[in-house]
Amino acid sequence: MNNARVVESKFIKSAQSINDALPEDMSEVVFLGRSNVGKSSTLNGLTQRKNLAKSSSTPGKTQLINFFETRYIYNETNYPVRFVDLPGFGYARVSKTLKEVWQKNLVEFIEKRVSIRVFIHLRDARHPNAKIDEDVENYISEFIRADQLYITVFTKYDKLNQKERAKLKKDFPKSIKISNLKKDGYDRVHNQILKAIFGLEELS
Ligand SMILES: Nc1nc2c(ncn2[C@@H]2O[C@H](COP(=O)(O)OP(=O)(O)OP(=O)(O)O)[C@@H](O)[C@H]2O)c(=O)[nH]1
Ligand SMILES: [Mg+2]
Repeated sequence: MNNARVVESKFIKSAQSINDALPEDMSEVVFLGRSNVGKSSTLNGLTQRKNLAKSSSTPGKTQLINFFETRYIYNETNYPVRFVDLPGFGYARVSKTLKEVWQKNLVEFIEKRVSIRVFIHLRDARHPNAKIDEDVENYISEFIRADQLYITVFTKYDKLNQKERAKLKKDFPKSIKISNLKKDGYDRVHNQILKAIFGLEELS
């Protein structure tokens, strides 16, 4: 049996807010997390496209809501989804509430967009206990619907030593760990997406 794989992903549109976003006619997977955590890199890694979403070492690169039409193939069947790359939220150094830090447009999109089926919360494996990420997890849990899945994905796993890896696994047993540098850990992310949206179980 073949692995499920992304065979196509193309940029469709950038939007400023939910008001000028695409029609809600396709299931969406959103990538959210702090600036510079690796949202755009993860989207590129999952789709095996080097520069589909613009990534940069300077935080704040992605400033709009970017939509990418993406097609999986599994067992000769097409599974279309939309990947959505979001601007990052700021660093936690200021003592503002999450909603003040995060742009109003983004909050509205995340809370109201009916077509969102999967939230992929990207967190930096080197800072697993960042308060802002705990705030985000709690915040999403307040309005998440029964037809939506929330998953935690730690990026930059390549930067951890053995001891740090073991601790992360122990502290966050359900999380997925990936490296966009090594292109590693994507299978579990694909599986979760396809299971949540299409009910596909245990892909080989
Ligand atoms: N070592 C390592 N570097 C990574 C990884 N993921 C991303 N990076 C680097 O981190 C930096 C930021 O990556 P982006 O993908 O642009 O991050 P982003 O979250 O989209 O950033 P904003 O759009 O500014 O919010 C880039 O220099 C990437 O090369 C990873 O898994 N390992
Ligand atoms: Mg980005």
